[in-house]
Amino acid sequence: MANQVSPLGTTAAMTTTTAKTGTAAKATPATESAKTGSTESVAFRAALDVVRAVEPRIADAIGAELADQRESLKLIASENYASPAVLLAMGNWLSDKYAEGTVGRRFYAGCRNVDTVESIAAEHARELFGAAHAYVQPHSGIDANLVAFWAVLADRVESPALRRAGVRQVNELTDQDWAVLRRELGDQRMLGMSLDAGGHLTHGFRPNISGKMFDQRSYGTDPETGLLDYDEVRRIAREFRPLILMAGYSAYPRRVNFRLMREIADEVGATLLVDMAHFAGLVAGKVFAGDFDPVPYAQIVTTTTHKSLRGPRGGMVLCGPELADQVDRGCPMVLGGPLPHVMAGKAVALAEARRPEFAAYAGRVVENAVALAEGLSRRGARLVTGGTDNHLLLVDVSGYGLTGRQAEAALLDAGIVTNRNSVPRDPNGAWYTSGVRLGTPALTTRGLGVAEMDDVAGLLHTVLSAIRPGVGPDGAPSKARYVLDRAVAERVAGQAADLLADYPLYPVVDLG
Ligand code: DSN
Repeated sequence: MANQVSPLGTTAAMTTTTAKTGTAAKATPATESAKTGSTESVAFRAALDVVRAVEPRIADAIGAELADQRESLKLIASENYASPAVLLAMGNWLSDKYAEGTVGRRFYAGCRNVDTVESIAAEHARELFGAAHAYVQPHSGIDANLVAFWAVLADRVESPALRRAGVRQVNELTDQDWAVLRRELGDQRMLGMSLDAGGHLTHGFRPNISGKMFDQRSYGTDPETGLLDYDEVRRIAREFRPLILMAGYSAYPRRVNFRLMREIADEVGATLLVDMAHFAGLVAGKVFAGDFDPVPYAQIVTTTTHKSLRGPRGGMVLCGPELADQVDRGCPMVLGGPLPHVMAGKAVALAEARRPEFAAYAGRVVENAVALAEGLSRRGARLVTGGTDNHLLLVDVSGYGLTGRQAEAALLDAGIVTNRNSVPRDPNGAWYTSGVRLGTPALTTRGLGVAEMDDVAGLLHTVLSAIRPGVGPDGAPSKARYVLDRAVAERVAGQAADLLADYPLYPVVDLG
């Protein structure tokens, strides 16, 4: 893969192949000097100079963030690095425009350029995922889910009520009919994956708005294998009869069979809503195909655009023609004015994801996750489900005698950025947890490969084995405090830095 196009810069000749992994290697001295005059360096430096002239502390913080990201071994499963093209598409005057409504149907004049941007982003999304309709306005994953919830509620609860009353709009309902409809809207059910099995807070959990909107029940995973048990999902669905069957996860390290989930949804009259925020990049890259691609099976699919999809921070909804009109009401139903500059970033990222290089990237993300899982298992780590077949893995750190909180904090001391996460039936709850979630999308973007994942597994195991649980001020065992020998932390941080030095982040960007 010599001269591959780096997603982190457009200088195609910046990278060379290493014999060890076949992945991108450190820039040569010749390219080091070239990067100071690269288009990206000039663009970002000029932008920072403009910001610095107004508020230097912000320019400094932006520069410091790049330095921090360059130095960290980022294993947060939901983070990635967007390309310079995506980043630059967001920093401009598109931000100045109000554009409530949708393409060609705005509540403001002068939206022709926003229409262009939104149309192109939606076109790329439709083509990439094979969806009939794409709505690219949601500002985040929560927003995308809210748009989807209200589209289903409008389609399945509100529209029939309007038809029954013989009116076209809610404003035409009598006060009495409106009161009945409001109660009906608030009396619907959702079935989703439990939080500790890997589901997401927005899938109907009480602390979140979704749990206040819906009567929610959860399906978990098999206590022995940690795997999703479709028969059990079917049993609960038959009993609970939800309006929405929610599939998707943020911490389940396996694929989900969406054909089976749709069968279950159809059997109980539910709408299948898949939140693919975590694995959208794997769907885009056709690593998740057939029964594991949600788009052909779910009536509605939501995602973020910044995780494995490697775009700007934001959300998106895909659906068939039946729900398209309701989805397009997302703004102003639950969304504030669209962010045209972010939709521009989405359009660029989606265009990148349609290239063959992205499919190769998505494949490497999973290969790397499997290699990381194998490296950890071989060293004795306990993994939920025993491994992974997606981009993430969940280490049960109780095997090291730790809480997730202790492990997360101590790993950070050693330059490794992760996040703690509950494991199924977690005795330590959602704050302290017993797990640490690891993901490979970011390090794969950086160019690390299968061989380096074994090095990363070694660093993780070294730190996790060296941490000792601490005690509180009263001498009682603490779930947060820990002891990690400074020499171990420094040694591992040094090794992590050495590893990353071979894989420069944004190699074409030199801020001087
Ligand atoms: N999507 C979540 C994550 O997985 O990190 C954040 O809400």
